[in-house]
Amino acid sequence: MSENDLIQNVQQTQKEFELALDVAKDAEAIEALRIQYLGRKGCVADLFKSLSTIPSENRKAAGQALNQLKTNLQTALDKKFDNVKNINTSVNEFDVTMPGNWPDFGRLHPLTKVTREIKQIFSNMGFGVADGPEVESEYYNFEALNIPQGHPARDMQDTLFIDEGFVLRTHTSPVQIRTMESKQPPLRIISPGRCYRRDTPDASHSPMFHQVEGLCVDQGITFADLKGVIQNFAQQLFGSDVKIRFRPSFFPFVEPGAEYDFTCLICRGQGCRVCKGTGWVEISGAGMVNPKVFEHVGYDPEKYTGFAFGMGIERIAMLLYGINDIRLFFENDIRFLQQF
Ligand code: 2U9
Repeated sequence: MSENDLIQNVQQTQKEFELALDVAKDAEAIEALRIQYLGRKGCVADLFKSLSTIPSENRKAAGQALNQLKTNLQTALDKKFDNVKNINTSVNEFDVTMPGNWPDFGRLHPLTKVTREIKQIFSNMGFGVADGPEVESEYYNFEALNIPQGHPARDMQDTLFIDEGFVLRTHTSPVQIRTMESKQPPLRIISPGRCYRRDTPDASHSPMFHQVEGLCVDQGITFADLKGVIQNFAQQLFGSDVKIRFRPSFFPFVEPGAEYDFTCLICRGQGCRVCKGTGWVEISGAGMVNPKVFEHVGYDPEKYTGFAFGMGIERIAMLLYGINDIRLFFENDIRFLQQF
């Protein structure tokens, strides 16, 4: 055999080995290849035997090629064996000290959380929870609350009318009427629930929103009782430093009526951008139940007095959590909901 023949055999052996190594998928196949090519009776041993047939003065290049082939094959076998071993290790061994993958837990909607907190605070003050229909008659949603025909609150632009004489309730006040029709004083209830207004959605309005109204009726109930209940609610939910104030306002179903504010929950009354520098944020309305409402339910206004208040639950949640767009509550974006 000539030196060039031997060098060509070396190159051919390298190519055949590389093809065979590519299809070797496990340690056994790799070991079989090592024996076939590098074993005592393997291909490389045969090539070294051929080297002895070449005159010694012509063996240098062929000898170098043979030694390089042996090194290449051994390196390739070692690398392939390591790769296969790591794959096997990762498949067969299980590191029990690795932390587990936490399952995605469900969570309460922020409005549910806030509603439950509000219920708890008023329950601690002796208020029960009353419920009622969302599709209401005009009588329970308007007349019984001293909102007569022709009142602006009954205009089409504010109310969603269903059928003749029925609406989607614009507040939960009808629940208070229904409760008074079925129960004599003393009465202390809150009525949380969905309400509907004919509003175009924007950052502070939603056609469907949640409200909680409160009602307390007994002998000798005064405006001071209302102030005490609202003050305690404010401090339980927003902190003991929060103060409240009332400003005269008109609602057909209360007399005197007022709007109530809390000290700003961001600057705690110092004045900031959120409260427009006033130190106060408006919450909602309240007042002493109008005697005409008592007449509708058969309560004696000479014997009983009562206070009532309302609040939007989204409004409370937005103040509590620093949310600036009411639409976030209803878009079911997991990036928003998972923060609560
Ligand atoms: C009865 C008698 C009186 C409940 C009241 C308000 C003032 C009030 C707002 C809350 C958020 C409307 O949806 S809102 O914008 N409500 O400002 N609510 S007094 O007065 C009642 C309720 C029931 C029998």
